[in-house]
Parts: sequence; C-alpha cells; structure tokens
Amino acid sequence: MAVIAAKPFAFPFDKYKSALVIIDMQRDFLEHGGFGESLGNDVARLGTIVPAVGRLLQAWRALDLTIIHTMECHRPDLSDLPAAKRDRGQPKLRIGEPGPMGRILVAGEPGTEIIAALAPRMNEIVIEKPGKGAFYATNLGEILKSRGITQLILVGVTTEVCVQTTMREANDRGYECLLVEDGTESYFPEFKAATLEMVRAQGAIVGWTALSNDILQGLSDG
Ligand code: TIU
Repeated sequence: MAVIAAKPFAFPFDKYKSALVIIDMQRDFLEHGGFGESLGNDVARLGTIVPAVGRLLQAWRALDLTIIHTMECHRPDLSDLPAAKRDRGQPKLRIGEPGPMGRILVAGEPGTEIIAALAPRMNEIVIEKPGKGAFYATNLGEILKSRGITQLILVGVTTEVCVQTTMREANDRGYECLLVEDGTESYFPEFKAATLEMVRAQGAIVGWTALSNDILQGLSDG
C-alpha cells in the first residue's frame, strides 16, 4: 500500500487493486477531421495531455498492472446509436457519416482508432462503448470484478463528458476513483476546472484528483 498526495486529501493506493482507465484517446477527438472538430471544437487542446498519459501507461505496463482503454464508437449498422445522440449539436458531420478519417465514431474506421502514441498492446483490455460512461452497455464491470479491481485511476478525454460520466458511474458502483489533473483535458478549460473542483468537493463526493507525478511516486512507494 502507498499513499498518493491528492485532493481533497491523501488517496490510499493499492496498485495491485488498481486499473489505469484511459478514456477515448481517439483520433476522432484529438485530430483534425474527426468528431470533435466537426462539433466546432479546437482539438489542439487535447493533445497536451498525451505525454503525461503516456508516462502513466508506461509505468502501468512496466509493473504489469491492469490497463483499460476505452473507445467511444458505434456499430457499423448504427443500431446502438439513439436518435437522441445522433441529432444533438450542429456538427458538420454526424456520427456514422463519412469524413476524412472514415465514418465518424464507427467501430473499425481509421478515425475511431486510439492515437498512435497510446495504441493498446495485445494484452490490454479495450472497451468499445456506445455511450459516454464506460460501464453503460459494456462488460467493464465484469472485467474489473474478475480481476479484483477496486480503484480506478482515470485519464483521457473529455473531462466533463466521457471522463466525468465514467467516474460517476464507477463511484456509484463502489470503486474508489482518482482523476489525473494533467491526464485529462476538455475543449473548454473552464469545464475541466469545474469538473476537477466538483468531483473532489464535499469530502471527495465523487473521488479524488492528483497530478501524474504524484501517482508515479505512489507506484514506486508501494
Ligand atoms: N464532445 C465531447 O466533449 N466529448 C464527447 O463527445 N465524447 C467524449 O468525451 N469521449
């Protein structure tokens, strides 16, 4: 056991019961021509977290600890895409339509892939999810239970959409959740800041936040 310097107070860390959960670091959100840009966003902001996420990924790999990658995507027949999701926003390209990186947010298309710098290895779990939360309509809960995982270290994009939704789902399911401050990013800096504040408010009502270096220290301490 180790203790990670975190907010609003120290996080008791058992790395053998932890999973690094890397949310939706996909070309569709981080690169030009994908879903994020089609919604009118400046995608460059999101790339700033890649080095910190990469350091955590390497550290988890070096210790052979559980790594989960998630991908937001839909079946090619779009049978898992509700109209309430398809019709939101004023995008130039809707989910399922062809763009420069293939069909937007459709499984198997080039734009849906995780960016090359963080590409999953064969032994790492990849969860394809049709929703914002990684527990909705996936077998993530069963996978974590079978491995005895009780603590989730969360990174990825975007902070207030898929990352926060997953963190809240996990909190309700009894996981201790730590959101990495320099490992998550939003198209809206004020939304990222608000999310960090709200999840750790009221005595860590949803969970903790910490810097990646403090998590790396926790990994080496215990
Ligand atoms: N639009 C936005 O901020 N996010 C998403 O649509 N998905 C994820 O956060 N992955």
